[in-house]
Amino acid sequence: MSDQNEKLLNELKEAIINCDEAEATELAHKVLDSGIDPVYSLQKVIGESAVIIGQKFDDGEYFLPHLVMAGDAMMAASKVLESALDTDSSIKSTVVLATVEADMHSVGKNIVGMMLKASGFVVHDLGVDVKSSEIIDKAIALNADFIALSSLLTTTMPYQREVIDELKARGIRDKFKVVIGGGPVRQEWADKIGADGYGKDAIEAVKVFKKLSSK
Ligand code: B12
Repeated sequence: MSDQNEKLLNELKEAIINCDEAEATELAHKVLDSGIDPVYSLQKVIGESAVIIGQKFDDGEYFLPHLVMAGDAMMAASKVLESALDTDSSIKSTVVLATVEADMHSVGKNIVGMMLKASGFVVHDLGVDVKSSEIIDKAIALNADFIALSSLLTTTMPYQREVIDELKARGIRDKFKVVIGGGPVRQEWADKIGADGYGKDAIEAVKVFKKLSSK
């Protein structure tokens, strides 16, 4: 990548870290105009800025309002970058996507949703803080192939297990493939709770969904 493009991506990262939604939106448009790969930009800029914002929060330099404003700036930039993703329409699988109960984090879920849509999946995003029973009822109603669960808090990861346990209790575990992800989630947790797949980021998520839909 040219120095100029690298500089532009850094400026976008800085705008997000500074919680400047308007600047982030404008710079995201400039990124697209410069022909930089939107997938790379989504992963690199959003991912790296989130790490720095999280550190500032840990260090007591940032407080909750900063996280909210930075989250808005991340989403605004993501929406612009999303518009340039190529859509592949060869896959017809349906995904019910949600952030689990008691968890308000939406940015990572939204990026995964965007990338899945761009890869041809039909995505029904139920939003954040969604009860396990509601997620399952919706998956049944839509005759979905996948249930995708995002969790950003260690305290809400158990709701990912709750969805799987409730599917088992209802006798419909085999009807859906359950894929999980989110900051603190790891492959070991996916294995432990009996999820069908795990993705550490949106690029891996798409690979996992594609692999599972060809089974
Ligand atoms: C922005 C933010 C917020 C915003 C969210 C705004 C929004 N609209 O989403 C707000 C202000 C609401 C918030 C609130 C809180 N937050 Co917060 N937040 C963050 C922050 C800074 C960024 C999260 C983010 O958007 N990351 C960017 C995206 C792109 O990354 P991601 O979500 O991980 O998603 C990627 C992957 O995980 C994966 N993925 C995600 N979902 C899925 C799903 C599937 C199916 C798959 C396959 C993959 C996948 O792909 C994504 C794209 O690559 C993080 C710090 C960090 N470094 O993550 C803290 C962080 C997550 N928050 C934290 C905390 C503690 C809180 C609060 C409890 C603070 C408080 N004291 O009240 C509250 C909880 C509110 C609640 N009930 O949910 C902690 C969590 C600690 C923990 N491990 O439990 C963190 C890590 C900060 C920190 N260092 O302490 N937060």
